[in-house]
Amino acid sequence: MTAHPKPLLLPRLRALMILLLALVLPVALSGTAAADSGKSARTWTVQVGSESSDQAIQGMSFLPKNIFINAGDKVTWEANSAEIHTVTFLAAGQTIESTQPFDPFSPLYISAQGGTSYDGHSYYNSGVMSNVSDSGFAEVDSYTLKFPDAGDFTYYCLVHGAAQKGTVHVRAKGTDYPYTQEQYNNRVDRAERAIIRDGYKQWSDARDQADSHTVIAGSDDGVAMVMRFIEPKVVIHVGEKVSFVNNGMGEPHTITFGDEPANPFPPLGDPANYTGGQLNSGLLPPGVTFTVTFNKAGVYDYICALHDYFGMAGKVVVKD
Ligand SMILES: [Cu+2]
Repeated sequence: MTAHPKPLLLPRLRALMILLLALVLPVALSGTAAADSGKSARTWTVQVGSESSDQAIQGMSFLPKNIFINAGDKVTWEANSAEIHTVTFLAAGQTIESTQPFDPFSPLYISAQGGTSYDGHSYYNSGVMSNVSDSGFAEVDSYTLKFPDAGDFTYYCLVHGAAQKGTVHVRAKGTDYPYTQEQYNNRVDRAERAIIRDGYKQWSDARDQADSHTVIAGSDDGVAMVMRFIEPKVVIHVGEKVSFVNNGMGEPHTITFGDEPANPFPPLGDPANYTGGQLNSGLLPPGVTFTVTFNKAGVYDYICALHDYFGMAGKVVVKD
């Protein structure tokens, strides 16, 4: 304690505090108001895809699937998985069915289309989105569109078609927002965990169907995809067959031995008599089986040419 108190200091301090509060309070109050009523334009975030830490399980979702924004706001889609996706608003009158299957050689599919402000009826496309840089495409990791006009706008992933869609609900400027970004994010976290659980369950079911002559070549159920060969290594004898079964309902894969062809979509080689070198199933659609007869001893590595960059690869050991 000081021996010579200055009685004037306290009132001065109080005055200063009141002045400071007077300056700070309106800022704090307007900040709170903005969080609830959306008078000023803002940018919202939607996740594109989701994955387990080992990338084996991939989600087919935009999260959140529905987002409520106001006219003048922007949405930024962020790539959140190794598996490729697109964010695509179809032109008026165009159906998602008419865009399928995904064309990996067309700029309409793999390159950005449209401007940065959504007009409500033209074709807009993000290009190929992925969170890795070796998918074989020129990946984009984020895509932003401004929404100047009110309306409900549904968009799709051109890779996964009707199974993967989302909607941007744009309401009049100044409308109260039903959810904050943080509330969306909490829901997104829960949804992601459910997707990963779904994928691991499929993986476990696939193990029950696999044996030394049956490989499950991926699985999907419209929610999650298992991007692995199950089991990745089989051991057989010369003259025996291995069947590769695409167990999914939406996602194609390939069974590709030897050097990967520049275009992995057409079949290549004779699966009835494989003795090494190039052999490709071509695009193996869901529900289809590719059977290979191995007529020479050896160790044969193979990949899914679409998903090898995040671990979809296997090995057939053929013994005498
Ligand atoms: Cu695959």
